[in-house]
Amino acid sequence: MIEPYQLSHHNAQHEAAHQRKFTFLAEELGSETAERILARLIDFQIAIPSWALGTGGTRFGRFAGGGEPRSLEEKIADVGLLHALNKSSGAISLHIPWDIPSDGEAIKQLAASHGLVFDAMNSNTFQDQAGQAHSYKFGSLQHTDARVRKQAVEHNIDVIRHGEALGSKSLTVWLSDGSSFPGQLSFRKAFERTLDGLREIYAALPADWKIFVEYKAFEPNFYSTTVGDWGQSYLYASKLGPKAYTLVDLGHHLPNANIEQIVSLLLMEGKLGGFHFNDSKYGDDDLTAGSIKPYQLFLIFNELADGMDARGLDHATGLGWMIDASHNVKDPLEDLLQSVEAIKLAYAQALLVDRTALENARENNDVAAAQEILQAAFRTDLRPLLAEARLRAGAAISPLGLFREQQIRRKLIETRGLKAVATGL
Ligand SMILES: [Mn+2]
Repeated sequence: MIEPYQLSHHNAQHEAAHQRKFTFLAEELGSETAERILARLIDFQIAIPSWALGTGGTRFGRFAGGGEPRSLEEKIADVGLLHALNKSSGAISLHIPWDIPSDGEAIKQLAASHGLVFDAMNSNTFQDQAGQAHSYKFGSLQHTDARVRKQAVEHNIDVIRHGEALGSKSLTVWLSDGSSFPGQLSFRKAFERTLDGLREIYAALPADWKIFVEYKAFEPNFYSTTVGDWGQSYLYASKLGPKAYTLVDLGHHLPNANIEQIVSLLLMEGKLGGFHFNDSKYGDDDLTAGSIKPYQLFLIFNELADGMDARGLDHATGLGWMIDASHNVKDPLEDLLQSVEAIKLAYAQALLVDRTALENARENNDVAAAQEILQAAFRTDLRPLLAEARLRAGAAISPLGLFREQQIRRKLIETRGLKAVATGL
């Protein structure tokens, strides 16, 4: 959808202004630092969720923007477009049953033609599907009825099989299981049944796969959640074994939780598996990453960079990096471009932190200096570095700018129609 000549035309137009800013910044940082961060930025890819390519909604309504992908093939085309624009979105995360491939090999080849691989597969036992034998109204893996639990286990194993055909290497399990009223369930029985189900799913994992146990504090259940916080997720992951990890979704905490500390300790224990990026002010708002609390995003990346180095993990491949967002009032593709940019900016700033100086300040209880060191990195405008990384990777200097110059949404509406509705949230 983006022709090479359009990309070079865009970059030629913006090159002079970019070079001016980049040269100044590289001189400020020193070329060694600039090159070190650039190399890591070029490698760093963030998976796009198949369910975030259409308009989201709230329980009050949904206002579609038009031109949404009508099939898995069109979803892959949309992610391919994002990747062509920023060369930072080289993976797609699928949701079953919304994205069941009719021909796995053909879908895998289509994705490869866009330079995409398949990130974590996501199962769905939080909705009832047409023709389903048993209802998840009162939970899935925690359910009192063994037949419901069996159905949920079988669904997850089915998702693994679809993922294997596509070359995915991980399964993310998010359960809506829990209770809405005190007394409704036994916390202990709900936990034990859920653990039993997860064990059966774990046993079906291929040798080189991981399972991510995602937690969430509340919603859709409003009294208790059976995988409610990182402690509970860590319990499941520890009991399951070495292929099981905790997945942190930024929106799944109670207000003001210190997510950077959670991340640090999970990494220390070798149990942090992956991330769902988004931003929020009140609850699981699923807003654009970095749009509300960019400093928190930076502090999280500060712990990620530090903790991954301490464990010798490769930044680009050591953890699963995914966006999990919903777009109610923005063009989904524009929103995703903004999220990727914010994530990479926070990552770059974390790479800029002077770790030796910070460690010295900490050991000497120099609190003011420690704050200065972190904020010096956060307040450095590294956007020219991101643009340079894109330029070197063959992407657009301004992905959002090119998206708008080419009027891509208008073209998508012309092809797919104004009323096209993507499957998903
Ligand atoms: Mn999530």
